Amino acid sequence: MKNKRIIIVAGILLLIFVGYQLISNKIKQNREWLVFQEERLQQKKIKEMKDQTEKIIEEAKKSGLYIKDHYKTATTTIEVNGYQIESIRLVSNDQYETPFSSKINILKDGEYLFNSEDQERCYAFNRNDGETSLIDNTDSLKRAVRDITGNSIPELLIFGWSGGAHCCYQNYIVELSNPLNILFDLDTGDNAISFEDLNGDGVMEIKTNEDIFAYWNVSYVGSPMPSVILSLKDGKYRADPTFMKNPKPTDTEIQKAADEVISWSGDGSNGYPTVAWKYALDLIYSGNINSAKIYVDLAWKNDSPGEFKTKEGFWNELNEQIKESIYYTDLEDYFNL
Ligand SMILES: [Ca+2]
Ligand SMILES: [Ca+2]
Repeated sequence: MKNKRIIIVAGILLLIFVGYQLISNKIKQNREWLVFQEERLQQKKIKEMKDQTEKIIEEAKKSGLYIKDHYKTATTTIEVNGYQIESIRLVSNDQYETPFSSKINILKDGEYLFNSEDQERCYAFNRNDGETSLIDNTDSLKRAVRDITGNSIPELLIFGWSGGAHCCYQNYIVELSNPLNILFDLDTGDNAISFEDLNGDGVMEIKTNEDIFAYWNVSYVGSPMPSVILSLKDGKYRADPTFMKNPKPTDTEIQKAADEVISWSGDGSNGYPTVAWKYALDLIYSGNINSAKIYVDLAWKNDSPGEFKTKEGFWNELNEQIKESIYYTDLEDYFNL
């Protein structure tokens, strides 16, 4: 009787053991099968992607647009005044992505007469001009051709932007005359340019801002960027004091500005993000050096001179810095520092 019970228990245990083995083997097989299926699926996806890429490259090669695996050039040309204006963009195979770099050239009878610098993004006319296609640049190029000088000869306006949070705009204005005449070719740093006919004579003036005081003894946000205006003189755009000059402020106005200064250093303690010398620079760029000197005398803080150390140190450094301006030769006499 006892032996019989032992045999039954052993039998049950054996059944449980065999059952467990069978189930666990089945689970293992299922797992392996799933992994296998997943790998197969992944390989299939990779193959599909590879095939697709190969197809795009083949097509690009056939059309002569192939550069390297993932990019191709998109060229648009328009004809104005006997010139061919050509926009060349390096775009990804997905035409809706941002262009990686671009260039604008002017040709006559196949000969290159003008090439813009390679820019990360080089825009004809305006980088916010609502382009719908990065491949066909016709509309944008057409908008870039305007007569801004009022002499019935159109100009090509090009704005090159290097990309990034700050810096740099390389601007060109090319008169499509015979021969070509470059009216403007300047790196205006962080500042874009805009057009306005300020004196109503039918010739556009250019409005922009000084860039050399960016990061000068202060962070970028606190950097003053005084207004600069350029006008067309002898076939070139130059900074023009006639348009930049403003009436001098009253003594009360200068005193009020000086009273608001808490610190002279650019550490942010002076009503961040404005620095104390912003007002002085605005006065210098509006042709009021004497008012600027009065202001600095009134507002100077001996207890917070920053890196300038002394008031004389401030003026010396300012004198050196302003010479870096791309407009300095046009404005040296006007600044009268
Ligand atoms: Ca013109
Ligand atoms: Ca004008």
